[in-house]
Amino acid sequence: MFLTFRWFGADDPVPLAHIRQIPGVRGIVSALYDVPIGEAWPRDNVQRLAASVNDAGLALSVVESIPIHEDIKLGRPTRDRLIDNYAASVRAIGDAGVRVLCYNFMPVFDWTRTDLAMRLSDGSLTLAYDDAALARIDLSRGSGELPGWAHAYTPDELATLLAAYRGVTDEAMWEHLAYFLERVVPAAEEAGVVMALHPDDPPWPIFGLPRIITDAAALERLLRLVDRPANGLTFCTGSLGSRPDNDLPVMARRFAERGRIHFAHCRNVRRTGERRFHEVPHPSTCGDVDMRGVLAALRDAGFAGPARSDHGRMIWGEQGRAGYGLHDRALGATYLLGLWEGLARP
Ligand SMILES: [Mn+2]
Repeated sequence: MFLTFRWFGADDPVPLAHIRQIPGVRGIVSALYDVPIGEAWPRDNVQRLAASVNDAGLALSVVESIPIHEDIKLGRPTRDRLIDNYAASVRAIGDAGVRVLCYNFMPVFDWTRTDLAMRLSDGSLTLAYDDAALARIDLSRGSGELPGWAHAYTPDELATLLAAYRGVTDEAMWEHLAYFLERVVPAAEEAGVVMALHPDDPPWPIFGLPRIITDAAALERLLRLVDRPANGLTFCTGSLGSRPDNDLPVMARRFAERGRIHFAHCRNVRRTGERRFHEVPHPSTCGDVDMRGVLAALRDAGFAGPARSDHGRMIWGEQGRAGYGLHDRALGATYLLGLWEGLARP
């Protein structure tokens, strides 16, 4: 394992120079944020991003993410051109030296919370999800009421998109994912890139939209769609850990032993009810995720890929992007480094 850190580009309030000072962090996880979804990523822009990271003494290790156009997820006829563009983007990141692509296959919304600033007893602010609170959100006014999605969709856009997904079953989503992977995995192989699908977050349907990447059986099915090493997983302990039926160390062992975990997101959650959880500090003692068990499984399997501390709380008065402040993620990184060092064989 080697440690990485997510960085949102030049607009990120956390500068690369600060990330460089976190012990053990060698890699950056980033993306191009100004390319419209569905268009091919310009090679020069990817090269410039990689160069700016190199100039800071770090390496662009992972691209997270190249978003997948909704027409691909919906299986529309326009998808072939969009998939060609996607493959071109994968080749562009491979040419820039990036070896891992983290992406997801969630319809309409990706990670979703109902509170971006829930106050914990220690005064820190964290991200929280409650299915009952989600049910009270009125999407007829667009995505404005959904925390973190204020400017994403107008009411008309959202209504059209939600209508398009009506009748799209889980099985249809699986078919659309297979169609995509059958065409993109070969391009990734040629480019020297491995694909690392991030589980759905939270891992259950929301707003009636299908969500299929939720548990061990789903991850198994995903790997079989295209049974090649370049079709692999981002093992996100926070996403998978918000379901009590996911045994994370067992899953980590099972998929890492087959060389199919390409990226680890390490985050801890506290489950407080049916489909209700909030994020907590990274150590195992702080929540329901057995982080030591997961890292021991990865260590035993010889995992040598990138890992990062996933979302952190807002602590010490830091202002910034919810889930992506510097301080708590840096604490998480040093915790992961210490765990890994303690687990290493002499
Ligand atoms: Mn994650």
